[in-house]
Amino acid sequence: MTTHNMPDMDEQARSILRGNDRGGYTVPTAGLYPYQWNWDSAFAAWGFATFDVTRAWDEIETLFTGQWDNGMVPHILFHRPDPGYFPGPDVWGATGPVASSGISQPPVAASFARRIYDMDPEGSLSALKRLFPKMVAWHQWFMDWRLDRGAVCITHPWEAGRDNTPDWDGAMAGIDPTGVGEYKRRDTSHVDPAMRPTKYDYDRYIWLVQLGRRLGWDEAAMLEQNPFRVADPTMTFILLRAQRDLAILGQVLGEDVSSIEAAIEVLVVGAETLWNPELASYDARDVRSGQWAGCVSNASFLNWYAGIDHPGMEAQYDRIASLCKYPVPSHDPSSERFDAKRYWRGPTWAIINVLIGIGLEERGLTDRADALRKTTADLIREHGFAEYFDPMTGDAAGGGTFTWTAAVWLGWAS
Ligand code: 9WN
Repeated sequence: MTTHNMPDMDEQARSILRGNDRGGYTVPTAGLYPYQWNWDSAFAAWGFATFDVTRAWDEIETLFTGQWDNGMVPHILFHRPDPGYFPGPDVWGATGPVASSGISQPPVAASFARRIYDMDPEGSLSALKRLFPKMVAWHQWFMDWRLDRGAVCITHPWEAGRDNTPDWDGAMAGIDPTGVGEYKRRDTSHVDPAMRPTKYDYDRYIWLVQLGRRLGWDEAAMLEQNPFRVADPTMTFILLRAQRDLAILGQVLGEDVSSIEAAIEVLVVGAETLWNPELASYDARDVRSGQWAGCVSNASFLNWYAGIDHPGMEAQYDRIASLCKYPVPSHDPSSERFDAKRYWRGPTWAIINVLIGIGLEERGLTDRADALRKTTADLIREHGFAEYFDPMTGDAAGGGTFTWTAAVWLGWAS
């Protein structure tokens, strides 16, 4: 095959974004994920901003059309029905302004809003003004409902965006999914089941959706009755970073940011409650049982992105990075639970790599940041715009022509 007719990587990435554009919002990939996902959309906006800032802001504004009265921004917006995904709006039974799920996702939107603003301040100002109070309300929802000793908790594995990571194994074992009933998964008809969560996991995912629905997605009731409540490094580090970025955007707009600054202090203390001294790493903490997950994951290394450090984290990073050709694996390769192709139990994800890379760079760990950017670029160049990658071989895994992988290429890796 000759290569001179192949569109270059930048053009391929732009055409993935355009191809996944459904008019005002972008699907993660056609078929497997036919709706608007929360954190995927924020990455998509960043990708669009490299060639169309107006379209970038549209993406985030569409996401916020789904915001609930209590401030929560759902993890999926079901703008148009599509039988290709399960569970759809009828299963969630949520009642927001747009048909949606009843849980949220890591709030990366304010951080990408700041990046997009920096790329084009003048072209960004009006959208930013409209979005600022909405972002404040969303962040406040986490502060009001989801803190445990200052760390941010999830109420469903899907909420962290790291669905089947071993981080939740302990909390998932505490769920008895009896009575969940029959249902038909759709994900395994789109991609190899060996790359997806198991039936054991799905029974519990659906059982938790049914519980939330029964409780009317009422946060106070869920705090009391949901057995799954885990203080999570993804949410804690990402919200901390997002609050810092939102405070800066607020200052640009001349807003009072004192409550955001107070939230930052709470989250800094909360992040330290995720330090597991025996593991010598940031870890997830099961709030119900009080047990550590005992997992070094790619989310453990989001501490620098959040602007915090801990002696031992650099050594931990070097150890994990030395165990595979294409870091950062979503689970420690030396652990017996590591599974190189199964979703969040081993594969490398470009979206987490970019957040880790930004943190390393800002912390002055420039060699590591450069190396990570290079291996991520190699992965995408050699194996395509995949959803995730085998960290040992680089093999593409999950869905293809993936929006956020294209966005990471445009915004960082290229
Ligand atoms: C459930 C869309 C989403 C990502 C998540 C990823 C995966 C969904 C699924 O796909 O989760 O939300 O059905 O597997 O784990 O991070 O936002 O790309």
